[in-house]
Amino acid sequence: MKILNDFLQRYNDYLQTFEDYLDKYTAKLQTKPEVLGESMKYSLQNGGKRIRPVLALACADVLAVPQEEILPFTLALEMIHAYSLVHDDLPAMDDDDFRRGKPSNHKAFGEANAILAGDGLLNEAYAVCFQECLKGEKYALAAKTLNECAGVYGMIAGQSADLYYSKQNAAVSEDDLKYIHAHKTGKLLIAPVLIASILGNNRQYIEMERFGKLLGVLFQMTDDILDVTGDFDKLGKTVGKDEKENKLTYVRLYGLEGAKVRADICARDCHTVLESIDADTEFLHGLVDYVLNRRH
Ligand code: GRG
Repeated sequence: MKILNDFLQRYNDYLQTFEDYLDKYTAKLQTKPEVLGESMKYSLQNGGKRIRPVLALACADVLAVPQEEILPFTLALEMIHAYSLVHDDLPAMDDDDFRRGKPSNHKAFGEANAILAGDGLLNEAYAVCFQECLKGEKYALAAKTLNECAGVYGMIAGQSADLYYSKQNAAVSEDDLKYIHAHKTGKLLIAPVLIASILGNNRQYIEMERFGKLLGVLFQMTDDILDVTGDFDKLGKTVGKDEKENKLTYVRLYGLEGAKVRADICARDCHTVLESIDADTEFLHGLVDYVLNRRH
């Protein structure tokens, strides 16, 4: 129990550090017309778990990177994550009326404004990154990594493949599933880990990369499981959509029990990689269990 409480306390500390930094950014975000900034803030401030910023801050601690160096990147990451959800919820994509228990951006502001809110968040993310690039090569490399993870060889490719395969009735392979999820979900979860390692002068890069990849797979497995076993009140979004839309998921491929077994194995692999890292990874071990057992 004490271990769990210590973990939750640290999670909340990281979360608060991020929220304080975000507040400073949103306080300065004034647009003309106002609706642009308001719709961006709507999706940025009503946060979810904030797992990407928390992961980045935790990895920075493991690698002795000062918080002020990683914080701008946590903001850029969360802005990219927020934009991807705004666009994913649009009728032309996943068509979801709810996000985090509230009307999705296009339900609150209309479709055209939601598209622009997403565009705005993405552009602002790179504005933050460009500012960091001015500090020197290491920071530019961190920004470049974020761009690669989020872009057409990263998350966008995963989303595109997801759309493509959802429309096919042909049998889909395990490799297709892995490709979609390694990109759509995995890339934005590996990015915080890689950025922390780059800012830490590539310390433990190989191990951290392996950990980030596995955590991304685990996250997607639990996401697929929750779409079957979760409920709207906890998830804050529509459940059961994957099956309805014929989505390629771990549950579709292996069945619910098979997906759960694979998630357990993946979590064990995450722990094994963390044990090979020569630093204090206790919080990251807790984060693996948090992702495995999450209810939202
Ligand atoms: C539109 C280019 C573009 C990409 C969209 C993120 C994404 C790609 C689609 C969302 C669909 C989805 C459910 C993906 C599975 C994993 C995922 C990213 C879940 C949402 O992330 P959480 O659980 O959300 O971290 P919170 O609300 O906690 O921030």
